[in-house]
Amino acid sequence: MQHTQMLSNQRLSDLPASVIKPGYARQSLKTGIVHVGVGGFHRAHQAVYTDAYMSATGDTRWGVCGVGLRENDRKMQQLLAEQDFLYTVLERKADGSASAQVIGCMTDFLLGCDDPGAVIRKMADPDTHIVSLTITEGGYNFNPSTGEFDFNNPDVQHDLANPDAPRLVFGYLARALKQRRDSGLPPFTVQSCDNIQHNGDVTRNMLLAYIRAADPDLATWVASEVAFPNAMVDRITPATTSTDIHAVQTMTGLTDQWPVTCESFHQWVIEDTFSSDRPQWEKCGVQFVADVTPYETMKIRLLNASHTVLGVLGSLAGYRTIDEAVSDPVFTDTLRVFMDSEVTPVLAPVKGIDLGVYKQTLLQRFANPNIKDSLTRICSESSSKVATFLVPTIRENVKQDGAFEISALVVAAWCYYSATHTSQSGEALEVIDALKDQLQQAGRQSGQQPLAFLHQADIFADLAQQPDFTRLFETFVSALFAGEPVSRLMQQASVPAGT
Ligand code: CS2
Repeated sequence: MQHTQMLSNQRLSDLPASVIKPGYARQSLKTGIVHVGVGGFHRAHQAVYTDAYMSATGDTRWGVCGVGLRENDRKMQQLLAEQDFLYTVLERKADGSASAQVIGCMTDFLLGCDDPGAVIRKMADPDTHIVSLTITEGGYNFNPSTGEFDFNNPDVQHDLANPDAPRLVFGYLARALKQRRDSGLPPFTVQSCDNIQHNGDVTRNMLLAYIRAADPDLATWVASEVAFPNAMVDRITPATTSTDIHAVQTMTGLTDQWPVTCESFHQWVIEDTFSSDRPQWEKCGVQFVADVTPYETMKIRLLNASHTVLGVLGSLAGYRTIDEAVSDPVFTDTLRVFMDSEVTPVLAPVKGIDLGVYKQTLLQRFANPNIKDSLTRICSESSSKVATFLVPTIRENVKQDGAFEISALVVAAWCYYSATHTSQSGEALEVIDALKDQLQQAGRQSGQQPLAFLHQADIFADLAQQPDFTRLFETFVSALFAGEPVSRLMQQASVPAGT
């Protein structure tokens, strides 16, 4: 790589005019938001909205202090610190063009594992109004079968014994909220930005469960004073590759060690319940609503479930990325029938959204050849994705005598994928899942007794007891293990209802 200067405050003025820069003076930033979990998604979503808001209004109270809690966040912290916490968002459009924007709203990045007290002080600072989170589903520490806070986690036991040096986010939030209450400050809002249904309610339930055990006296204040807005978040953000790093260098003339790539589309729908002040994100495209439920159900059951459909079937067929899979007409047809005949009939209408247009846009987003969204990322943690994105749709269809052919094929294909860790032509697949071993064992048993896979009730609830579903599932599992090509089964399953 040719030697170029590193992105930094000093170099901002060297950026070409084609690169969008912060429209505010970074020296005037205050830190109004502390964000835990500075991955690509936060940097391409909440941070971009916040940067746009501050650029448009000059209200610079909303700088973001990034926080990583664990040792494996150190690398990101170091990379960003070396470039004054600036980074580039590379927006890759479907027509092949791309634009670069330098985001300036990050003011600092603290590592909890180095100095937990510094993180707690930052959260308790009077300038902080929001503590936001992208900690992935696993970070919420609930037991997937019961939905209850998992007190058996050794880190929870550690945090209860060491409240000033916690390991998990709940310990930090509890300590910082206590400090605020004791010094007469209003609480911050706890804002989840994870792709989880009712993400605010989940955060509230988990935090209150922890605080009731850690500090019962604080629990009443938190329950009555702290807001946890629910939100639907959306922007496809594949993992950053060295190609992205090179592209950013060419476009900006500077080296960014950790840019983030994303599509142009973005959406954020938030319930307007905040503990105190918040950025007026509505000025830069955020939608505030009274109830986010229909938006999140639509997104999870159409976008995320379709990703799972493409990810699992595509992996068996030997595809590597989402755009590759949808370039195959068999996949596009299957996806259309899945969305139209299996998901839409059991989806409540969403005010202000034309579902036909929404689905068409999804197909275009998936087809973007510049977003190389890997099927490995899409299939990672499928055990929680299938349970929340797909199983509810199947169960409703079973109840209402609706269609579920493609869903059954996807579950059968996932069984094959879990058992073999290979595509149908034998190429190895990287399987990333907390339940990888359980899935593999159940998948292997299904080679002889197909229903074994469905007996994982933590994922499939009562589907193993639904004969209409199990019949189809068994047929597909047997066909796949007998070597029938997945694309032929997709064509069989994709005959739209009524034809
Ligand atoms: C994907 C999501 O891996 C997955 O589950 O469907 O990461 C998806 O890209 C985002 O939810 C888009 O907003």
